[in-house]
Amino acid sequence: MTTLGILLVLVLLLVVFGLLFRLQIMTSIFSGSSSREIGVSNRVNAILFIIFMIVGGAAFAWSFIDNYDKMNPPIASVHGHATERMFWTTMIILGIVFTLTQILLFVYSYKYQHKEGRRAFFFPHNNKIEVIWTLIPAIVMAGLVFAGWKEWTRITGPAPKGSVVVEVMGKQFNWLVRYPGRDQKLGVVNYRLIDATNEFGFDLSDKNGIDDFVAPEIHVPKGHPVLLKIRSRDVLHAVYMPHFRVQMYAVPGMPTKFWFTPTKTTDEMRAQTGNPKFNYELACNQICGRGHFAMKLNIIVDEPDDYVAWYGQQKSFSEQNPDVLAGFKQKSDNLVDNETAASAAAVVPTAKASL
Ligand SMILES: [Cu+2]
Repeated sequence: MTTLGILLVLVLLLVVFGLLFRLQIMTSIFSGSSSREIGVSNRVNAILFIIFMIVGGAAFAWSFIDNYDKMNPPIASVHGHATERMFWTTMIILGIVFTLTQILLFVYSYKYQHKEGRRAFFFPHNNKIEVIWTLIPAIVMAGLVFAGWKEWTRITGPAPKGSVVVEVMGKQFNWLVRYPGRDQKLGVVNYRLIDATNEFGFDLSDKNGIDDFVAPEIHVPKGHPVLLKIRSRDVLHAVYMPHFRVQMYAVPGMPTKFWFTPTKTTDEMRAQTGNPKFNYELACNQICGRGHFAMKLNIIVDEPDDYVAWYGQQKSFSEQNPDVLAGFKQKSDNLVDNETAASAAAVVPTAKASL
Protein backbone atom coordinates (compact mmCIF):
# COMPACT_ATOMS: atom_id res chain seq x y z
CA MET A 1 0.00 0.00 0.00
CA THR A 2 2.81 2.41 0.94
CA THR A 3 4.68 1.50 -2.32
CA LEU A 4 1.58 2.39 -4.30
CA GLY A 5 1.33 5.71 -2.46
CA ILE A 6 4.98 6.55 -3.20
CA LEU A 7 4.51 5.65 -6.87
CA LEU A 8 1.47 7.91 -7.09
CA VAL A 9 3.36 10.81 -5.52
CA LEU A 10 6.22 10.31 -8.01
CA VAL A 11 3.86 10.29 -11.00
CA LEU A 12 2.12 13.44 -9.76
CA LEU A 13 5.49 15.15 -9.26
CA LEU A 14 6.49 14.27 -12.83
CA VAL A 15 3.25 15.73 -14.16
CA VAL A 16 3.80 18.93 -12.19
CA PHE A 17 7.36 19.25 -13.53
CA GLY A 18 6.15 18.62 -17.06
CA LEU A 19 3.53 21.35 -16.76
CA LEU A 20 6.03 23.80 -15.28
CA PHE A 21 8.41 23.11 -18.18
CA ARG A 22 5.66 23.76 -20.74
CA LEU A 23 4.65 26.91 -18.93
CA GLN A 24 8.21 28.17 -19.10
CA ILE A 25 8.35 27.55 -22.89
CA MET A 26 5.01 29.30 -23.41
CA THR A 27 6.17 32.35 -21.43
CA SER A 28 9.38 32.60 -23.45
CA ILE A 29 7.41 32.31 -26.74
CA PHE A 30 4.98 35.07 -25.74
CA SER A 31 7.69 37.31 -24.39
CA GLY A 32 9.52 36.91 -27.72
CA SER A 33 12.71 35.48 -26.22
CA SER A 34 12.15 31.94 -27.55
CA SER A 35 14.78 30.53 -29.91
CA ARG A 36 14.12 26.92 -30.73
CA GLU A 37 17.03 24.82 -31.84
CA ILE A 38 15.77 23.02 -34.99
CA GLY A 39 18.92 20.99 -35.44
CA VAL A 40 19.89 18.66 -38.22
CA SER A 41 16.87 16.32 -37.91
CA ASN A 42 14.65 18.76 -39.82
CA ARG A 43 16.93 18.61 -42.84
CA VAL A 44 17.26 14.82 -42.59
CA ASN A 45 13.47 14.46 -42.60
CA ALA A 46 13.14 16.78 -45.57
CA ILE A 47 15.61 14.64 -47.55
CA LEU A 48 13.83 11.46 -46.43
CA PHE A 49 10.65 12.79 -48.06
CA ILE A 50 12.43 12.92 -51.43
CA ILE A 51 14.06 9.49 -50.95
CA PHE A 52 10.69 7.99 -50.01
CA MET A 53 9.09 9.48 -53.11
CA ILE A 54 11.75 8.07 -55.44
CA VAL A 55 12.18 4.64 -53.81
CA GLY A 56 8.45 4.20 -53.11
CA GLY A 57 7.53 5.32 -56.63
CA ALA A 58 10.06 2.94 -58.17
CA ALA A 59 8.85 0.02 -56.01
CA PHE A 60 5.25 0.79 -56.98
CA ALA A 61 6.13 0.89 -60.69
CA TRP A 62 8.14 -2.34 -60.41
CA SER A 63 5.37 -4.25 -58.61
CA PHE A 64 2.81 -2.97 -61.12
CA ILE A 65 4.86 -3.98 -64.18
CA ASP A 66 5.92 -7.29 -62.65
CA ASN A 67 2.32 -8.32 -61.87
CA TYR A 68 0.64 -6.83 -64.91
CA ASP A 69 0.05 -10.18 -66.63
CA LYS A 70 -1.33 -11.79 -63.49
CA MET A 71 -3.72 -8.91 -62.93
CA ASN A 72 -4.82 -8.77 -66.56
CA PRO A 73 -5.30 -12.24 -68.00
CA PRO A 74 -6.37 -12.31 -71.67
CA ILE A 75 -10.04 -11.39 -72.15
CA ALA A 76 -12.43 -14.11 -73.32
CA SER A 77 -15.88 -12.53 -73.12
CA VAL A 78 -17.82 -9.91 -75.06
CA HIS A 79 -18.44 -7.51 -72.17
CA GLY A 80 -14.87 -8.04 -70.90
CA HIS A 81 -13.57 -5.55 -73.46
CA ALA A 82 -15.98 -2.86 -72.25
CA THR A 83 -15.11 -3.30 -68.57
CA GLU A 84 -11.42 -3.35 -69.46
CA ARG A 85 -11.78 -0.04 -71.33
CA MET A 86 -13.67 1.49 -68.42
CA PHE A 87 -11.12 0.26 -65.91
CA TRP A 88 -8.15 1.67 -67.79
CA THR A 89 -9.84 5.01 -68.57
CA THR A 90 -10.48 5.46 -64.84
CA MET A 91 -7.01 4.21 -63.96
CA ILE A 92 -5.24 6.59 -66.34
CA ILE A 93 -7.20 9.65 -65.17
CA LEU A 94 -6.72 8.78 -61.50
CA GLY A 95 -3.10 7.77 -62.14
CA ILE A 96 -2.19 11.17 -63.57
CA VAL A 97 -3.82 13.02 -60.68
CA PHE A 98 -2.29 10.65 -58.13
CA THR A 99 1.23 11.04 -59.55
CA LEU A 100 0.99 14.83 -59.70
CA THR A 101 -0.37 15.23 -56.17
CA GLN A 102 2.19 12.83 -54.70
CA ILE A 103 5.07 14.64 -56.38
CA LEU A 104 3.77 18.01 -55.16
CA LEU A 105 3.25 16.64 -51.66
CA PHE A 106 6.80 15.34 -51.28
CA VAL A 107 8.65 18.05 -53.21
CA TYR A 108 6.86 20.85 -51.34
CA SER A 109 7.63 19.17 -48.02
CA TYR A 110 11.29 19.31 -48.99
CA LYS A 111 11.24 22.77 -50.55
CA TYR A 112 9.40 24.46 -47.71
CA GLN A 113 11.25 22.86 -44.85
CA HIS A 114 11.97 25.14 -41.91
CA LYS A 115 14.48 27.89 -42.58
CA GLU A 116 15.58 30.53 -40.14
CA GLY A 117 13.79 33.80 -40.77
CA ARG A 118 11.35 32.46 -43.39
CA ARG A 119 7.72 33.24 -42.73
CA ALA A 120 4.69 31.41 -44.10
CA PHE A 121 2.56 33.39 -46.51
CA PHE A 122 -0.89 34.13 -45.10
CA PHE A 123 -3.38 32.89 -47.67
CA PRO A 124 -6.76 32.22 -46.08
CA HIS A 125 -9.15 31.91 -49.02
CA ASN A 126 -9.51 32.15 -52.79
CA ASN A 127 -12.83 31.66 -54.50
CA LYS A 128 -11.34 31.06 -57.94
CA ILE A 129 -9.21 28.14 -56.75
CA GLU A 130 -12.11 26.69 -54.74
CA VAL A 131 -14.33 26.74 -57.84
CA ILE A 132 -11.64 25.16 -60.03
CA TRP A 133 -10.82 22.25 -57.73
CA THR A 134 -14.44 21.55 -56.97
CA LEU A 135 -15.83 21.79 -60.49
CA ILE A 136 -13.18 19.92 -62.48
CA PRO A 137 -13.19 16.74 -60.33
CA ALA A 138 -17.01 16.89 -60.14
CA ILE A 139 -17.34 17.01 -63.94
CA VAL A 140 -14.74 14.27 -64.53
CA MET A 141 -16.27 12.02 -61.84
CA ALA A 142 -19.79 12.57 -63.21
CA GLY A 143 -18.55 11.56 -66.68
CA LEU A 144 -16.87 8.40 -65.36
CA VAL A 145 -19.86 7.44 -63.21
CA PHE A 146 -22.33 7.99 -66.04
CA ALA A 147 -20.30 5.91 -68.53
CA GLY A 148 -19.87 3.20 -65.90
CA TRP A 149 -23.54 3.19 -64.96
CA LYS A 150 -24.57 2.82 -68.64
CA GLU A 151 -22.22 -0.12 -69.16
CA TRP A 152 -23.12 -1.75 -65.84
CA THR A 153 -26.86 -1.57 -66.65
CA ARG A 154 -26.17 -3.31 -69.96
CA ILE A 155 -23.97 -6.01 -68.41
CA THR A 156 -26.29 -6.77 -65.50
CA GLY A 157 -29.51 -6.44 -67.51
CA PRO A 158 -31.70 -9.44 -68.32
CA ALA A 159 -29.95 -12.28 -70.16
CA PRO A 160 -30.92 -12.71 -73.84
CA LYS A 161 -33.65 -15.24 -74.58
CA GLY A 162 -32.31 -18.73 -75.21
CA SER A 163 -29.21 -18.29 -73.05
CA VAL A 164 -27.52 -21.42 -71.80
CA VAL A 165 -28.46 -21.74 -68.13
CA VAL A 166 -25.96 -23.02 -65.57
CA GLU A 167 -26.41 -22.94 -61.84
CA VAL A 168 -23.41 -22.75 -59.54
CA MET A 169 -23.69 -23.15 -55.81
CA GLY A 170 -20.86 -22.22 -53.50
CA LYS A 171 -20.35 -24.15 -50.32
CA GLN A 172 -17.54 -24.65 -47.82
CA PHE A 173 -15.39 -25.64 -49.68
CA ASN A 174 -16.18 -26.29 -53.30
CA TRP A 175 -18.52 -25.39 -56.13
CA LEU A 176 -21.49 -27.46 -57.24
CA VAL A 177 -22.77 -27.18 -60.80
CA ARG A 178 -26.25 -27.95 -62.06
CA TYR A 179 -27.73 -27.88 -65.57
CA PRO A 180 -31.45 -27.84 -66.37
CA GLY A 181 -31.49 -30.87 -68.67
CA ARG A 182 -33.51 -31.16 -71.85
CA ASP A 183 -36.54 -29.18 -70.68
CA GLN A 184 -34.24 -26.17 -70.05
CA LYS A 185 -35.96 -25.65 -66.70
CA LEU A 186 -34.18 -26.01 -63.38
CA GLY A 187 -36.22 -28.00 -60.91
CA VAL A 188 -37.15 -26.95 -57.41
CA VAL A 189 -34.52 -27.42 -54.71
CA ASN A 190 -35.00 -27.33 -50.98
CA TYR A 191 -32.19 -26.88 -48.49
CA ARG A 192 -33.92 -29.26 -46.06
CA LEU A 193 -33.38 -32.10 -48.53
CA ILE A 194 -29.61 -31.63 -48.64
CA ASP A 195 -27.61 -34.66 -47.54
CA ALA A 196 -24.38 -36.42 -48.59
CA THR A 197 -25.91 -37.73 -51.85
CA ASN A 198 -28.37 -34.97 -52.60
CA GLU A 199 -25.91 -32.11 -52.24
CA PHE A 200 -28.10 -29.69 -54.16
CA GLY A 201 -31.25 -30.54 -52.25
CA PHE A 202 -33.15 -31.71 -55.35
CA ASP A 203 -36.88 -31.94 -54.74
CA LEU A 204 -37.66 -34.63 -57.27
CA SER A 205 -41.40 -34.36 -56.73
CA ASP A 206 -41.03 -31.42 -59.12
CA LYS A 207 -40.94 -32.90 -62.60
CA ASN A 208 -38.72 -30.08 -63.93
CA GLY A 209 -35.95 -31.45 -61.75
CA ILE A 210 -36.10 -35.04 -63.04
CA ASP A 211 -33.80 -34.35 -66.01
CA ASP A 212 -31.52 -31.86 -64.20
CA PHE A 213 -27.93 -33.01 -64.07
CA VAL A 214 -24.89 -32.07 -62.03
CA ALA A 215 -21.38 -31.77 -63.46
CA PRO A 216 -17.88 -31.79 -62.00
CA GLU A 217 -16.92 -28.77 -64.13
CA ILE A 218 -18.65 -26.05 -66.12
CA HIS A 219 -19.03 -26.50 -69.86
CA VAL A 220 -20.24 -23.58 -71.97
CA PRO A 221 -20.45 -23.07 -75.72
CA LYS A 222 -18.39 -20.37 -77.44
CA GLY A 223 -20.26 -17.38 -78.86
CA HIS A 224 -23.46 -18.14 -77.00
CA PRO A 225 -24.84 -16.14 -74.05
CA VAL A 226 -24.55 -18.00 -70.76
CA LEU A 227 -26.72 -17.20 -67.76
CA LEU A 228 -25.07 -18.11 -64.49
CA LYS A 229 -27.51 -18.57 -61.65
CA ILE A 230 -25.61 -18.24 -58.42
CA ARG A 231 -26.42 -19.50 -54.94
CA SER A 232 -24.57 -20.15 -51.73
CA ARG A 233 -25.27 -22.88 -49.24
CA ASP A 234 -23.53 -21.47 -46.20
CA VAL A 235 -21.49 -18.27 -46.17
CA LEU A 236 -20.67 -15.46 -48.58
CA HIS A 237 -18.61 -16.68 -51.56
CA ALA A 238 -17.85 -14.96 -54.84
CA VAL A 239 -17.99 -16.21 -58.41
CA TYR A 240 -14.83 -14.81 -59.92
CA MET A 241 -13.94 -15.76 -63.49
CA PRO A 242 -11.00 -13.50 -64.35
CA HIS A 243 -10.81 -14.31 -68.08
CA PHE A 244 -14.49 -13.57 -68.61
CA ARG A 245 -14.30 -10.50 -66.35
CA VAL A 246 -17.12 -11.96 -64.28
CA GLN A 247 -17.43 -11.23 -60.57
CA MET A 248 -20.58 -11.72 -58.54
CA TYR A 249 -21.26 -12.59 -54.92
CA ALA A 250 -22.82 -15.91 -53.97
CA VAL A 251 -25.07 -14.90 -51.09
CA PRO A 252 -26.76 -17.39 -48.78
CA GLY A 253 -30.52 -17.01 -49.02
CA MET A 254 -30.40 -14.59 -51.96
CA PRO A 255 -29.82 -16.00 -55.45
CA THR A 256 -27.78 -13.75 -57.74
CA LYS A 257 -26.97 -14.00 -61.45
CA PHE A 258 -24.57 -12.87 -64.15
CA TRP A 259 -24.70 -13.45 -67.88
CA PHE A 260 -21.81 -13.31 -70.32
CA THR A 261 -20.79 -14.54 -73.76
CA PRO A 262 -17.52 -16.47 -74.03
CA THR A 263 -15.52 -15.60 -77.13
CA LYS A 264 -12.65 -18.09 -77.14
CA THR A 265 -12.70 -21.84 -76.64
CA THR A 266 -10.34 -23.47 -74.16
CA ASP A 267 -8.31 -24.84 -77.09
CA GLU A 268 -8.03 -21.41 -78.68
CA MET A 269 -6.87 -19.93 -75.39
CA ARG A 270 -4.33 -22.74 -74.97
CA ALA A 271 -2.92 -21.85 -78.40
CA GLN A 272 -2.94 -18.12 -77.62
CA THR A 273 -1.21 -18.45 -74.25
CA GLY A 274 1.14 -21.18 -75.49
CA ASN A 275 0.17 -23.20 -72.42
CA PRO A 276 -1.23 -26.66 -73.25
CA LYS A 277 -2.46 -27.03 -69.67
CA PHE A 278 -4.39 -23.76 -69.62
CA ASN A 279 -7.90 -23.88 -68.16
CA TYR A 280 -10.40 -21.15 -67.49
CA GLU A 281 -11.26 -21.08 -63.84
CA LEU A 282 -13.96 -20.09 -61.45
CA ALA A 283 -12.36 -19.11 -58.16
CA CYS A 284 -13.94 -17.91 -54.96
CA ASN A 285 -12.32 -14.60 -54.11
CA GLN A 286 -13.85 -14.10 -50.69
CA ILE A 287 -11.83 -15.44 -47.80
CA CYS A 288 -14.71 -17.71 -46.85
CA GLY A 289 -13.02 -20.04 -44.37
CA ARG A 290 -10.16 -22.41 -43.74
CA GLY A 291 -10.56 -24.42 -46.97
CA HIS A 292 -11.09 -21.32 -49.14
CA PHE A 293 -8.12 -22.24 -51.36
CA ALA A 294 -10.00 -25.34 -52.55
CA MET A 295 -12.79 -23.32 -54.14
CA LYS A 296 -11.54 -23.51 -57.70
CA LEU A 297 -13.43 -25.04 -60.59
CA ASN A 298 -12.46 -25.55 -64.20
CA ILE A 299 -14.55 -24.01 -66.95
CA ILE A 300 -14.39 -25.56 -70.41
CA VAL A 301 -15.43 -23.41 -73.36
CA ASP A 302 -16.38 -25.77 -76.19
CA GLU A 303 -17.19 -25.24 -79.83
CA PRO A 304 -21.02 -25.26 -79.96
CA ASP A 305 -21.08 -28.75 -81.56
CA ASP A 306 -18.80 -30.21 -78.89
CA TYR A 307 -20.94 -28.60 -76.23
CA VAL A 308 -24.09 -30.22 -77.61
CA ALA A 309 -22.31 -33.59 -77.75
CA TRP A 310 -21.16 -33.21 -74.14
CA TYR A 311 -24.64 -32.15 -73.04
CA GLY A 312 -26.16 -35.20 -74.70
CA GLN A 313 -23.85 -37.55 -72.78
CA GLN A 314 -24.82 -36.31 -69.33
CA LYS A 315 -26.95 -38.46 -67.10
CA SER A 316 -29.57 -36.79 -64.95
CA PHE A 317 -29.23 -36.76 -61.17
CA SER A 318 -32.42 -38.80 -60.76
CA GLU A 319 -31.11 -41.45 -63.16
CA GLN A 320 -27.81 -41.69 -61.33
CA ASN A 321 -29.45 -41.77 -57.91
CA PRO A 322 -32.49 -44.03 -58.25
CA ASP A 323 -32.68 -44.35 -54.44
CA VAL A 324 -33.27 -40.65 -54.01
CA LEU A 325 -35.88 -40.70 -56.78
CA ALA A 326 -37.54 -43.77 -55.22
CA GLY A 327 -37.73 -41.90 -51.90
CA PHE A 328 -39.75 -39.19 -53.55
CA LYS A 329 -41.96 -41.72 -55.37
CA GLN A 330 -42.74 -43.33 -52.04
CA LYS A 331 -43.65 -40.05 -50.47
CA SER A 332 -45.98 -39.15 -53.31
CA ASP A 333 -47.54 -42.64 -53.16
CA ASN A 334 -48.22 -42.09 -49.47
CA LEU A 335 -49.86 -38.86 -50.37
CA VAL A 336 -52.17 -40.62 -52.79
CA ASP A 337 -53.13 -43.17 -50.11
CA ASN A 338 -53.89 -40.47 -47.64
CA GLU A 339 -56.09 -38.65 -50.06
CA THR A 340 -59.10 -40.53 -48.83
CA ALA A 341 -58.58 -39.15 -45.35
CA ALA A 342 -57.72 -35.55 -46.22
CA SER A 343 -57.66 -33.40 -49.30
CA ALA A 344 -54.35 -33.28 -51.21
CA ALA A 345 -54.23 -29.54 -50.79
CA ALA A 346 -54.09 -29.90 -47.03
CA VAL A 347 -51.58 -32.77 -47.02
CA VAL A 348 -48.93 -31.45 -49.43
CA PRO A 349 -47.83 -28.51 -47.29
CA THR A 350 -47.61 -30.65 -44.12
CA ALA A 351 -45.71 -33.39 -45.93
CA LYS A 352 -43.26 -30.86 -47.32
CA ALA A 353 -42.79 -29.18 -43.97
CA SER A 354 -41.95 -32.48 -42.29
CA LEU A 355 -39.18 -33.28 -44.77
CU1 LIG B 1 -15.70 -19.34 -50.95
